[in-house]
Amino acid sequence: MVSEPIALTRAVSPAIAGCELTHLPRVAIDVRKASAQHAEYERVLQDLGCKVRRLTAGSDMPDSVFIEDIAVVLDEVAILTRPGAESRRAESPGVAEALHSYRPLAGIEPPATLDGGDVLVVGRSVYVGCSGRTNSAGVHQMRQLVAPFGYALRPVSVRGCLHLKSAVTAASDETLLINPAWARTEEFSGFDLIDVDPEEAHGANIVRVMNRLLYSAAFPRTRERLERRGFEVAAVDVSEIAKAEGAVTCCSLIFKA
Ligand code: CIR
Repeated sequence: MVSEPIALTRAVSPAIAGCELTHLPRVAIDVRKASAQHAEYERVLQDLGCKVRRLTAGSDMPDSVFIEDIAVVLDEVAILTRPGAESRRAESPGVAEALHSYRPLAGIEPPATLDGGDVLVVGRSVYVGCSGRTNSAGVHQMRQLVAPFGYALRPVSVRGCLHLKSAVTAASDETLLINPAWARTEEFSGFDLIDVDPEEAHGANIVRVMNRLLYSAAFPRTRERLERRGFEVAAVDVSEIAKAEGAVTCCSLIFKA
């Protein structure tokens, strides 16, 4: 029997109001509401078959809830990133400690920077977004780290958004959900592509747990496109967390136990 995947999450920091923001204006964030939405997100992950393990967070890590940026977990190795925003580097030790029991650890070293939100793994391809957070040394180091395990690294340019996975994520091994204004569709030839609805620019981010999907309730039109293509989608309200410029994949690291 295959054991349930682990979803590693991290609590919303009491200091989330001081989060990093790049493309969004700063607006008030209700910490209690953000925490309640996060708990519901975790409940849905459990419903989809994950074993959820939540790490605690301190007031020295405003962006703690966006744990995806801190590591890339493959079947063979967990790669600790070196986040492009210096304020986020305090998040790494706790994540390293948690991952240590599941995988051998490797790490991105200075002067490289790389955010997990820029890494999209589909099959044996590792797409890495060249963004404001991930530099060319980060792409190079990632390539060196994954090549021994037989992964091909494909750098991808992103524009107008924070991370590669703001622009494109996988709904299945064959199908990608994409905002063509933020990532070039030509870079993903061979896949079936579903474009976001033009009025839902932030809708290209979806969490996949085996063949089931978790998606933000803020994008009903794009959700309809997914459902028309046969995907089963569980929607969660993450409106408060979105004010900190995070989406659904950012809030977990999901991997085989
Ligand atoms: C940041 O700017 O680092 C956070 N406020 C949001 C990070 C979102 N993470 C992601 O898209 N993977």
